[in-house]
Amino acid sequence: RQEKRRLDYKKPDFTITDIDLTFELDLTATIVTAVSRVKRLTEDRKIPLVLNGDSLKLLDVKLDGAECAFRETENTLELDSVPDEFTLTVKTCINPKDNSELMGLYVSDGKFCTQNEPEGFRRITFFTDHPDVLARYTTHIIAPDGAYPFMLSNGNLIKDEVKDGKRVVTWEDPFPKPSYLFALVAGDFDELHRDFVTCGGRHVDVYLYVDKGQASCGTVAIDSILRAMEWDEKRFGLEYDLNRFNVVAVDFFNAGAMENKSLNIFNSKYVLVDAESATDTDFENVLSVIGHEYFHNWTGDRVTCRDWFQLSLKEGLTVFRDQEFSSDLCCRPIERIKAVNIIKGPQFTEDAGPMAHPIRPDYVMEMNNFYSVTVYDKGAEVIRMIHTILGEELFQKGMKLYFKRHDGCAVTCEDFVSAMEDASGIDLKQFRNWYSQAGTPCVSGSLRYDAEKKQAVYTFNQSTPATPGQSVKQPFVIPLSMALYGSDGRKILLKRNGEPVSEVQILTEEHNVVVFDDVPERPVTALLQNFSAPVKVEYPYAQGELETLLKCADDPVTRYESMQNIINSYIVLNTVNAQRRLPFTHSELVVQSFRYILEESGLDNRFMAYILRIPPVNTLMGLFTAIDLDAIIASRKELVRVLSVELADIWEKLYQKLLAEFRQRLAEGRGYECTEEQIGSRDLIRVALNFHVRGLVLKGEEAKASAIVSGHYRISDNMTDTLIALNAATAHNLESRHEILKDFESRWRDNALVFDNYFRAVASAPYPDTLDNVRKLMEHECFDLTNPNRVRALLGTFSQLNPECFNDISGRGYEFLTEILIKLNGTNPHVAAAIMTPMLNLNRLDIKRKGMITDCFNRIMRIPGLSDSIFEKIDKAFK
Ligand code: DPP
Ligand code: ZN
Repeated sequence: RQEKRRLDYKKPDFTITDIDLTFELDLTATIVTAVSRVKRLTEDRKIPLVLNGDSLKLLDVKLDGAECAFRETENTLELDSVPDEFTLTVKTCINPKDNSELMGLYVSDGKFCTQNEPEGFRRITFFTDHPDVLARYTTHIIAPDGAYPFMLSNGNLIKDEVKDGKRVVTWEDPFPKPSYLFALVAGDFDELHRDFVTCGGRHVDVYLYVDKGQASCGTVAIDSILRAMEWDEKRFGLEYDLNRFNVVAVDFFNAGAMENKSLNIFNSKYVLVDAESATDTDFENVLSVIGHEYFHNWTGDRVTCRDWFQLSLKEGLTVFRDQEFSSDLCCRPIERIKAVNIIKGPQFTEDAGPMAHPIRPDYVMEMNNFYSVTVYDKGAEVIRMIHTILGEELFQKGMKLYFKRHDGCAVTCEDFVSAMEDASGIDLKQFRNWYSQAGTPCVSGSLRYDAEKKQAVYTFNQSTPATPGQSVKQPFVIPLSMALYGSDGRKILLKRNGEPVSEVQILTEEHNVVVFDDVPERPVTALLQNFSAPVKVEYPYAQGELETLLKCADDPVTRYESMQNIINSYIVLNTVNAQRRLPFTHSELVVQSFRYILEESGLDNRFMAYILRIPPVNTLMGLFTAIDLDAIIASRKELVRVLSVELADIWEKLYQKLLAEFRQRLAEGRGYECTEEQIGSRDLIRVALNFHVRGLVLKGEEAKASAIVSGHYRISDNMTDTLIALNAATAHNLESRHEILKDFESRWRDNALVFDNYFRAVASAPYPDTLDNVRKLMEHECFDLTNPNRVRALLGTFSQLNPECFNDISGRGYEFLTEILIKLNGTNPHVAAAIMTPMLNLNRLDIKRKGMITDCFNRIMRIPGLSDSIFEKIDKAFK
């Protein structure tokens, strides 16, 4: 097995300028005829043409219509001494029905569809399957007339005719594209249609295809497409470039969605929503994923990646764009906090483990392993920092230059940064370290206040821990957004040498000194406002300073982070206490701060719910180098206990108040709406209900708690409230869980996407019988190990969102996941590799758990036919 190296990139020896593809569809034996116009790009005529292939049955090869010599190896088709330019015809046979890996052409519930990113096209035909080969595609889809009412591919519909009982549909995509953006869909669907007229007057037919009978669940998605089109014109000046845009929803899909040119294919989870069956989060996800894939049309399709090491070129940028889209349309601070939680949770965890990689990785064995929170979400943070340093105007100028230079090309992250640099005149040389270095930088700051000179002198030291393969790090450019507050909570204008200065201070050195003048008193410092860089910050807050920021900061993220800081300091303190078998320290400041937020802050419901969030165990692990899991769990439980008990009256009153408002809405006949206001009420009622219920259980009033939760379940008119009740019932192990689960099951067993919530609720409950329940549910008629959504809902939830049970000291959780990984290795290794992440922490866990995971890994490493996806992760964990 071998890793590929970024620096080994070579320009292609051949390109394919045009390809004419014919698919004679058959579930188990589809014949694919690919007629490619091939051009030699090198001087050296001895270099053979090498085409990639994977799981193909080769039927025929012709060069300019004649027989020719060729060599077929396990993963290539090679032709020696070919002319400089010629037509190559390759005929292959594939079996879409048995394609359980869901890469290439496969069958989802009787419908044909494709997933070709990153290397799926080689499972369709032999091809130069690299993103730097851009061809114009013509696609003919042939099937018995009537078999598949909709037969779609990229570009424009050219012909649709019936000959000898066979229907032939021809599509032509005028834009050259890499093979990973090729798509084909054939099946029967409900069709939704909208008209859109672009800013330049282009008429676009927008189509959405969903399972028969699901049309009413598609309106939010199709309307989101129009919102995305409009937003991209307004904010980025980017207009859609074809007369047709299609989105298709399928049930079997490895990822969230795919941006194939003009034919986006979606996991139905991110399309199908309606008031009855979808949660607030589902609604918000549809908007953001629809936006994300649509925005790829420019950042990904029109300008694509030269090689897969450059993935963040399109993903980091497009995540940034979809975050801005949701922020402009919904609530900016909430969107920002959601992004911060991903970075401080899974991304920091990835940085601290064996799979740590820069947003532009240097070594890759299985590319599917690098569709990671680092490439996507940290990648978006890196783009956001460029935006912060340049400002919106210069950033947009940079985008314009980027498209002017690279439209129609396959380029690198370096090309993007250069465009930003050249357009803005701002030097980003050192900034490029964000692309080349892995790991989470830590900025530790201190303040010296000079009362005589009225100066605040800050010292900031940055350091980044070693990551695999990178022991020494160069300093990063860190835009540190700061604000100074007086003891009265008023903001102090930042000045230096008599002039006002920006809040964003750019740190470039290992040791930095930042001075502000005219500071009338020792200030309270807000650091990293709006989470202006993906770093950890250490700062010795004096007593009362975090409370001042919590109460007075004008930046919502600073307020949120202050609360998180207050919580984290008690978690750390009590984790250490637990380790030393000392009594817990009372979390006085958290209780006081919660009381303030609940009773005095006047914050809106939604923000209040977020700020009262206690970080999950997975995120808390990031506070420690060595993880004492039992101590962290105990410490977090203690905090929840104290808050539930000491604020019991407040939680009860709050729950009653919100419940009364809920009843009022129902009484007035006002239905479910996905508005900020309604979402806020539900977010907060979830928090209140859970603390209230926990308090009752701790007081021994379990029956009362159980009844309250049942009551909530019964009055619910929407999926969010239904799940608030269902999850509370399982999370607190209430008697009512049996009845609620049973009711939910009878109501939703026919809707797999909704039923996933049942799997999640059971799999996340932190009780000793959970693993047995999960095992039982694998036999449930709704479960299907071949469907990635089911696997993630039941097994992914158990491994990733239930650290307590998964890491049970008996080792049962590890054994269980090992069995699953071995099974999935043979069918869908990419989905397997994605749910094994929690095991990669092994080196930071205690010696017993580490030993058990090591044994499991050794067992997996010995299985025959182990996939690269799983091998790469375990191999790195062992190094
Ligand atoms: N390129 C896809 C996306 O991120 C992933 N399959 O949208
Ligand atoms: Zn993407």
